[in-house]
Amino acid sequence: MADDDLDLKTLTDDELVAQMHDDLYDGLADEIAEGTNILLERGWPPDRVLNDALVEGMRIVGIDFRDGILFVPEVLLAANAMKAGMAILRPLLAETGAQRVGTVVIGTVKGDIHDIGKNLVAMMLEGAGFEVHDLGINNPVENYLAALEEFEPDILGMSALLTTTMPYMKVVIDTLREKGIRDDYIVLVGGAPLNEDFGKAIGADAYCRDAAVAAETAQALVMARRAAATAS
Ligand code: B1M
Repeated sequence: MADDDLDLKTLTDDELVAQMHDDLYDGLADEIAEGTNILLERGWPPDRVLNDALVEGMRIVGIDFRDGILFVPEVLLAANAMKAGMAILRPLLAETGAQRVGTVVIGTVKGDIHDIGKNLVAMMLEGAGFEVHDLGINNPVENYLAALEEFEPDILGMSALLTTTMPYMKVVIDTLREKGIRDDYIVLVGGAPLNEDFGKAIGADAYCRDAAVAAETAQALVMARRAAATAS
């Protein structure tokens, strides 16, 4: 039970989802884990639990963070609670039985410690059949270069959540270009402050609005690249 007063199991689906938004806001990781399990037991598909209960809850947190109602410590607790739900969903989202489609190296760029969205993208890519090497947060260009050499991926994915860190994606792409290896990889970028134009301007292959789009785009571009290689 979540606490002495409220048994989450007695709530309807809508009430439970609303309660989970509140619990995420309050950074209650155990309650988020319990709510996630209850929705799954009720037959909710994992991606619906993720989007309706967790991502929507974090969107609400983001609004109050922006408006100065919540501060970094509270948002960290909310992020921690979100991760407790994601940890339960992760194996379910990855368990599609899909054949290995390709390999991805992904990481949040230097100066940026936001990782929830990047983790979701990594999960969805795994679910779509990719082998994913997650470099974590705050990655200087050297980390990306070392991982590209070690894992020889099809795709390099970068995440940035700050307007001050998103230009670093261009630093990475320019470095790949200088080394003559830019075209060896499909470069995908994402994060809340980015858009299509920014992706084009920095020379990425695609900007991905969300994790589902990232998985679809990754699959489509790897297939296209393989088809082009076979044709030539
Ligand atoms: Co930060 N933060 N934060 N924060 N934070 C934002 C981003 C902000 C928009 C909040 C706001 O003001 N409304 C704002 C940025 C403003 C700006 O630059 N324009 C901000 C700020 C200012 C800051 C600090 C500077 C605050 C401070 O210290 N004063 C600081 C910076 C720290 C740093 O990085 N150096 C900071 C710190 C933090 C916490 C540590 C407290 C925490 C991060 C915890 C963590 O990640 N482990 C945090 C959080 C949680 C947020 C908000 C509230 C939520 C971000 C999130 O997880 N969203 C955020 C507000 C917001 O975005 N609404 C905010 C949920 C996630 C599912 O969505 O990350 O967008 P998102 O990912 C999506 C897509 O963008 C896309 O797919 C994902 C899934 O669908 N995507 C990709 C993301 N990466 C991709 C990579 C791809 C493809 C798609 O590659 C192929």
